[in-house]
Amino acid sequence: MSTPDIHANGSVGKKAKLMTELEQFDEIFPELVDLLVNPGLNDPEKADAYRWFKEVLEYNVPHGKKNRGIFVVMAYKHLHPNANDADLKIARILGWCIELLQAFFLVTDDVMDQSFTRRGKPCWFRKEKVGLEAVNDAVYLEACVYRILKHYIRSKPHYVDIMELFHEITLSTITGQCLDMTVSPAPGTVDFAKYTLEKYNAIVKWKTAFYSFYLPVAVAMYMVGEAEEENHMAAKTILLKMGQYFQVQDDYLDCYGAPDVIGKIGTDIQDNKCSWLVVTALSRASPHQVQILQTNYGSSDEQKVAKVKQLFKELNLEQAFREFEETSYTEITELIDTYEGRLPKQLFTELVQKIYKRNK
Ligand code: GPP
Ligand code: MG
Ligand code: MG
Ligand code: MG
Repeated sequence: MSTPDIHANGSVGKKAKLMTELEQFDEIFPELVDLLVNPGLNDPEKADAYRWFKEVLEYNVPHGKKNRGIFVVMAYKHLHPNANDADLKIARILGWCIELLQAFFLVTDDVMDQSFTRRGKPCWFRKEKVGLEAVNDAVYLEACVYRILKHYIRSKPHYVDIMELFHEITLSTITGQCLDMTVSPAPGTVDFAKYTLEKYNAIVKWKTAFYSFYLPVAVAMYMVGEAEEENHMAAKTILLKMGQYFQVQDDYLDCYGAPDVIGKIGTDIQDNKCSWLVVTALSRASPHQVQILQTNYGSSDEQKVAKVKQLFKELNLEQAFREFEETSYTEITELIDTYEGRLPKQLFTELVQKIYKRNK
């Protein structure tokens, strides 16, 4: 005969087995929203702001692929195979902190890139009632990260390491965003001489790779007390390479992805972006073709955009991307093979499988 206790534990375990990781991850979000907004909602002086913030959270945080958040849990499970439900819950909560950081970046990125849609809905700043209030909302989303860290891990030995990590990676990402924005100034002043592969790799390393790949794994490493610089560096080498590959895919999908699948309408050509496509085009173009790009790139005029896309076609960029994808995959696999750090190689393999040949 089972005691009620064992019965209760048994059914929790069974439930957890039947649910996918994504479902278990999603299940936690409402608790975080309550934590973040309830004290404010119960304070008459602040209630109006917190009714607004609740909507900010629900609109901008939980509707993505949640890769980065799930990566924390994947890494943590590898590093601590015997983790109990309470430990896993903290890993999921720290995963949500990355999703909040990501929401902060995306809300501001969409303003800077003048995008139209995100995750299949209008960008937050495009909503009539929002506009430039989105700037404050983005700052709010960032503040939530530190609220959550304080609430759940303040008494843990890794609190400071993880908090500093979030600060550090935020700084890396805004540095990359600054490189991205300043290399592609207003149309007419664009200097294609700067659109080199070297410059491109620097932009994407800082704006994307650190927060998308190194951050989730580093969070899990600190959670299990792995703070050795050398071990972080070894993992970083592989993870930044994956991050670079991921941003090349993002640039490819900006032009060739289906908007209803990727949830956003591409704007890189219109925005004069130093994207992988234009960098590759420039490396293959004749002087005449460079002239065509010079005249048509960086404009929202539909005919000019069409001319750029036509040129991309003539330069066989889709094929070039397929080749890049294969080469990158091989290089990442080789890096994993020769990795001699303390993390299980299987973790890196699982991460790369999540993004290889992605269509969204
Ligand atoms: C991807 O650029 C990089 C980011 C979203 C980081 C932004 C960082 C900030 C500090 C705001 P992207 O513009 O290509 O992304 P997307 O295609 O999703 O708009
Ligand atoms: Mg953007
Ligand atoms: Mg951008
Ligand atoms: Mg993009």
